[in-house]
Amino acid sequence: MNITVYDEKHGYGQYTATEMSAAAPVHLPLQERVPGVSGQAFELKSWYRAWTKQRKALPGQEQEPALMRVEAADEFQATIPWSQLDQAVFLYEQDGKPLHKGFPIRLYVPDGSSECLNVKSIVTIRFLYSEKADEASYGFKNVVSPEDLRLRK
Ligand SMILES: Nc1nc2c(c(=O)[nH]1)N[C@H]1C(S)=C(S)[C@@H](COP(=O)(O)O)O[C@H]1N2
Ligand SMILES: [Mo]
Repeated sequence: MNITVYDEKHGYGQYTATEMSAAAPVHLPLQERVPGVSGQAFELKSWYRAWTKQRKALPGQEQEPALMRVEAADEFQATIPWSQLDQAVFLYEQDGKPLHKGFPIRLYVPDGSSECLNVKSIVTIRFLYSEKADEASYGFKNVVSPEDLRLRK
């Protein structure tokens, strides 16, 4: 399963969990940031800086995003202000194997306002600069089906 990364300033790419973790400069046991939860994780912010550097940002584009939004395979999503993400990591491996629960990667936000932000099975990550969020939010995406639209007519 691929993870799609969209960035308002740096474009987009698609990666496997293995490719993302291989590009991450800082790896750590998850329990260093989330006591009681085992597995290997990589740091979000150092991964992001390495990713943007490799994409050769133009001069003047080295600001940081205002927020990150992650979307899961089950359409759960979370929007998190950049300031809550200093300790954030992506869990990618447990017992030396890909995740059973949360594959391909799971976000953990130790500085976040809620444990509900620990989104499992992430398939899309967005780095947004122009949208603002003072508080984190989460929940299932509002999906409007063609059937709903017909009923509303
Ligand atoms: N993909 C996905 N991630 C999710 C959720 C979800 O419904 N789907 N629920 C969230 C909520 S509300 C909580 S409290 C935690 C629960 O984590 P747990 O399953 O490890 O107990 O996962 C979060 N991550
Ligand atoms: Mo929750």
